[in-house]
Amino acid sequence: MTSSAPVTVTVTGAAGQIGYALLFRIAAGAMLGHDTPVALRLLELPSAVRAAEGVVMELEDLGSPNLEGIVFTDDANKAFAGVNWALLVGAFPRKQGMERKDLLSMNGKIFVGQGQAIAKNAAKDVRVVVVGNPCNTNCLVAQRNGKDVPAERWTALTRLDHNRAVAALAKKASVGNADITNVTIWGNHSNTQYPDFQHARIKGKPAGEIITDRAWLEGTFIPQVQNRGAAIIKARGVSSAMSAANATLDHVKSLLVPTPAGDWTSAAIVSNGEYGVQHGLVFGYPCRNEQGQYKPVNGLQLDAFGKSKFDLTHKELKEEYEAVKDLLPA
Ligand code: NAX
Repeated sequence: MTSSAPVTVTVTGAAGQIGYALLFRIAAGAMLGHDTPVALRLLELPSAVRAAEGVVMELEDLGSPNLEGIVFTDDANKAFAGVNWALLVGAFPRKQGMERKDLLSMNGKIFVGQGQAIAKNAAKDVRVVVVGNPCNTNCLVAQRNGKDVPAERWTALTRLDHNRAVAALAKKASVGNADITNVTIWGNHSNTQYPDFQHARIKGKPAGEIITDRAWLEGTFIPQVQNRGAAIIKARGVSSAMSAANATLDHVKSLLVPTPAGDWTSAAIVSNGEYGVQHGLVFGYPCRNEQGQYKPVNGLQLDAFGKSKFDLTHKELKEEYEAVKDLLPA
């Protein structure tokens, strides 16, 4: 252990199932490293206080040398006091049969308050990762309501979709997950997302040279990745938690180490209009870590097929923007 000041990590929705798969790993050093002391701040709804008390007891019982204190509260101002990493997981989860758009109105107001509380209370270097769905637009709402915090600090999670795409390509090509690079999830974390196989590489070669079955790439791979969340709900009865928690850690860890040369990862970030995206949308791009912030990789060319998929997810995010416009300050 170092004797440095602890890094403060706030996790909302701490008593939920992703919280349960995420918190012990953060407390045990799996996010920030085993030499980094962590102070945890957990935010929950008053109705989940009892369950969260149990989570806190279990976290204490880890006896983790990394863990330097836990604050548990239902007050957003307390939860975000001095936070360096804000992981916004808490939201109403998607249930079977629900689409993301149904969630917009339920969740928008939560993220107005949390955006304001972050801007008011967080540490100067705060970075925010929105996981709670619909995560792109929740992030947009929080960012616009927390506008003292620079736009590049606000991100939403498309890393789970990215990891799903990596695993699907690896399985099809009978190679290891580590052989897959340059995967991109464009757009929304929803079933309109465009998992881009055209720029993906397998052992350094274009994925299409190794997986020559274009019908599989277009007709199986893309819908499988797009609908993986729904498939897991159907099988488990509840949405993905273990893989979502793991992807959240991956998202943060990729901001702590340099992106490997020639590669990139996927993250949703506040768009500056790259690739013709409406300015200000939180859009999934291929991203590299530049000085601890995700920056989009520019210059990728999409063919007509890719462009049609890209346009579809862009359209959905523009519609989501219209649906939450009233929650955005001028
Ligand atoms: P759970 O229902 O198990 O837990 C959510 C927790 O959030 C509950 O304990 C609830 O009390 C709490 N909560 C609700 N509103 C809150 C608020 N305003 N402040 C603090 N806490 C609040 O859901 P879980 O399975 O943990 O999923 C959490 C969110 O992640 C859902 O929105 C879900 O849709 C989303 N997901 C996002 C993914 C992604 O890749 N971006 C993938 C997995 C997951 O579907």
